[in-house]
Amino acid sequence: MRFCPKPLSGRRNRVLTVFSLSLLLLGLISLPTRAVPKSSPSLFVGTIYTVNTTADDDDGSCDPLPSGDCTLREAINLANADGDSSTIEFNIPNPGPGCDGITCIITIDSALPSIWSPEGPTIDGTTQAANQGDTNSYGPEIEISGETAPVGTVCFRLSSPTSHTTIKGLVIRCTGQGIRIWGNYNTIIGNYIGTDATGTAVLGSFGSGISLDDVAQNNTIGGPTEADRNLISGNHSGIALWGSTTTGNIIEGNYIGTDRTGTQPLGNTYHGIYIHDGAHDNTVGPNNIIAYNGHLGVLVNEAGTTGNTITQNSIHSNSLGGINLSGGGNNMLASPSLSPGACDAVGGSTRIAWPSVAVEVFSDADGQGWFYEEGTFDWSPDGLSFTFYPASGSLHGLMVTATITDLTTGDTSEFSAPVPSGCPVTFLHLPLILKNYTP
Ligand SMILES: [Ca+2]
Ligand SMILES: [Ca+2]
Repeated sequence: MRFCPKPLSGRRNRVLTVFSLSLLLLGLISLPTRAVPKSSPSLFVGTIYTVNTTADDDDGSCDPLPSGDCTLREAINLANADGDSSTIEFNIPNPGPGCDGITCIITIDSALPSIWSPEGPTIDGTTQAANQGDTNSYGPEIEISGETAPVGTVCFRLSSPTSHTTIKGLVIRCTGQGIRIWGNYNTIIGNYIGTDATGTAVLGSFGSGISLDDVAQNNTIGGPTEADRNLISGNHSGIALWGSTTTGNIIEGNYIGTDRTGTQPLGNTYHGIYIHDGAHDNTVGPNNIIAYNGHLGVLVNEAGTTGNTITQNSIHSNSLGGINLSGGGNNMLASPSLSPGACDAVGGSTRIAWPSVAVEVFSDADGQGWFYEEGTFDWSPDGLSFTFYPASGSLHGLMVTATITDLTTGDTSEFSAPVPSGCPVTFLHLPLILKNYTP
């Protein structure tokens, strides 16, 4: 999440101004000739570099066509060096070299330059559609392909501790990680990572779609709007978080393991989200669809990998289960127990007393959490038993599961053992409209 210093309030500004003028009139201070400090980098409009070719060379200069050119590699190098918050836009003639009238493919021969600028650039693939038209109605217009680079090549590397880099609106396919982050305050939105430009076929990457390596803090993957959603499918794991200093990252509103519609299988071969090796206090949710992955939906593994909250997602149809805690992950928080439901209510118990615990109830065909049920809870006086009433009046699936989150630690449990909902009809026979999603 990008941190923006809060501007001074208007009242405080006026007070300061009056105070400063008074001092000036009294001759008690002399203002320096350049009195405006660089209080916030975001107040300054950085350079805009406009990529205008699919070529991947670096002549050190970004120039307009036709006398020169501006490659993505050049733009990143210049943005690293210019010291301000730049923007990298795209305006590549389409059709043209590397562009088939639908998308433009920037084929990279090696990893793009590591982005280390203290105030990183915004790399905005959606500007291609603004400049050349929305030529790919199924997804982004700019594809970054490392498919012919050496096996294991990473597309983007974000390494600045203060970067505020944004990567937006690109198709990203490399045989290594799509995006590898060991920096802070970066935002990854609106990309297809691991798929083709239609979001229906995959490359088959050996790396994670996004890897949040040790020291990755306060990065945001996705967001609350459709435009923020990343499609992360066909990678090894969709997103991997690891290392004891990887914390405060938010993963929200993404499709992980599906096609672009969120309904068809396009799984990552390993886990949807793999949190391990001490990564702690990260948040998965709300509104991710994590489905059809080859192993688990979410694995939280190894000692110290705690405080990872998993909330209000649709997690289903993953081959080996929805959420798994192992090796001390999330303190191995015990799942709640549910009693068979009556369609309009389901009861259960936890080992942590309310109000120090949050329970989430899900409907599914089996033991994961396809459909997040909204509703209300009645708690027993000791806070250890509850009855849940779905807001819609009836549960949506044949089976019901639940998770708990320990509000003291942030740990979320696995899904509980499923119980029958008591409902005669399952949503799986009906068109499924998930909260915030229209398939
Ligand atoms: Ca150039
Ligand atoms: Ca488009």
